[in-house]
Amino acid sequence: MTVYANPGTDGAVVEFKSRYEHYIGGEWVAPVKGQYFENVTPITGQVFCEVARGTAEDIEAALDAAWAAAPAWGKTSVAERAGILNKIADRIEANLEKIAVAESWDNGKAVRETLNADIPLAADHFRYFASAIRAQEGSLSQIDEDTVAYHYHEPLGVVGQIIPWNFPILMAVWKLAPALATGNAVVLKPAEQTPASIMVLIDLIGDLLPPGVINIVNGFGLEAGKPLASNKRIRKIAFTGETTTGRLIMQYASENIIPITLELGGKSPNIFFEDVAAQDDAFWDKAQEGFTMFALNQGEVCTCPSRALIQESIADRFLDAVVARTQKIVQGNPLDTDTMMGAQASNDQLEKILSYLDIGKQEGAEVLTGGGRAELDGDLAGGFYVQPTIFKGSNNMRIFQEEIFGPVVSATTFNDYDDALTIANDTLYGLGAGVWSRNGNTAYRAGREIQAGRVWVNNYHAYPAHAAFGGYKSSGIGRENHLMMLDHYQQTKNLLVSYTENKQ
Ligand code: TXE
Repeated sequence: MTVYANPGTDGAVVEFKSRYEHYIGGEWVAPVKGQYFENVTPITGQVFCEVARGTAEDIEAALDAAWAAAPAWGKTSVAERAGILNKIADRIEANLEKIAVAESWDNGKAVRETLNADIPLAADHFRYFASAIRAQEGSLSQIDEDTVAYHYHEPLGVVGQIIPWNFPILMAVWKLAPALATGNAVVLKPAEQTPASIMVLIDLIGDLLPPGVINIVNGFGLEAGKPLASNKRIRKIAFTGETTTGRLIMQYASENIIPITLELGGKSPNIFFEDVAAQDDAFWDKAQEGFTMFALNQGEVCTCPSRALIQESIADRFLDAVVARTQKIVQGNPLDTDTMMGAQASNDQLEKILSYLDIGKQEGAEVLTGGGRAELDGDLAGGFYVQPTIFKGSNNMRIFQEEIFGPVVSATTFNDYDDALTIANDTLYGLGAGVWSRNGNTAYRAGREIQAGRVWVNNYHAYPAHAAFGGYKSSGIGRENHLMMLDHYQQTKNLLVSYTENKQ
């Protein structure tokens, strides 16, 4: 067990600056309007730094820097770019604890997750896209004997990226790694709730890239995000966040006819067929663990398995087992490696979750465990903690239909396969889903028939770089990760060449 010291106290592995500027053209740049906002750690609820409050003027400065850098960066060889991405990964790995603690402190999540998942995955994403770009090939089509069509990949130029607060570093890296690998320059806006850990990362890796290739402008959605997303000087906008914000991003992009990638909300079903209880063995245990994944990252995951569908015949036994398991989730200081669940990312999010706990109770859902704020002692008393909560109810309730984005699962039962699929697909969303069955046919069929971009079969919450991730329905447009991501950041150039002097 390790308990990391709070940043700002003796023995801390990371030191935050008291003030963060924007990062533009390889320099720390003060906001044009001179304004800053306070940044709070959800662990204690205390302000720990202030951050530049960006406006349209800062976005323009970042775009100037990005356009100055883009032509040369786009012409670097893929070997050179891949080399830089691998060096970034090396730097991240060499500073694992520092970045992991920074991420926990800024976001509230448990350091055992940032040490073992968020930050190693971030390094691996750079490595994956370093490899992917080196292996990418163009194509050639022979149109007729004397005519050939060549297809080349070209960078888009300068792209905009807007990210949320639930995985600040990993969401930044999911967007940065493919954009950089394909030779684009980037202007990225972090979420206003979690701006600091990304600045720690940039401080560590910024010197590895030519100035202007990555630019970070901090600030709020309407003040900094909109001027970026609606700007005529970006060639693409990639966004992760709420579905209603995604609609706005789409409107802005339509003015400039630029491509978008949207990763939006979810209400993911996690289906447990009766055969999971056929034996009291490792798989039965694994399925229970799959259920409790609703509390991973405090439930602040767009693919949170927030609707559990359990076959009627095993429902009582299964729910008893998962309630007991949920009650063993260790909640406490996120900087303690024994802690399994940390703090919600912001006070607003805490209040939103608590309001949904009330809504669920008012709707008549049964609280099987949890149901309120988690009261912790000492300096954690001011932090934003919620008890992992299991509701039992029915799929027409708001707690089954609306994204809560907290450690809350709404469980219901089904009779047979068709019933399960009807409930699973009765949602606006289609991002993630889980299917648990020992029967390969059932698992495969359900996996194919659930309307979601990612269906985990007999596992949940794995995010390898080489598996495509993205939503059906109101959960988004486009994919992240996987080779196909390269296409989202490239233009196709076709040269149609005639190799004859006299034939049209
Ligand atoms: O999201 P927003 P919020 C869900 C979750 C959460 C809810 C609200 O349910 O409770 O959304 O979170 C920027 N133009 N998700 O309000 O507003 C904003 O500054 C341009 C699910 O934080 O979508 C931030 O950087 N940018 C989600 C980013 O958008 C704008 C993750 C996300 O903020 C903007 C986060 C605008 N008009 C929340 N308005 C997921 N699917 O992973 C805001 N932004």
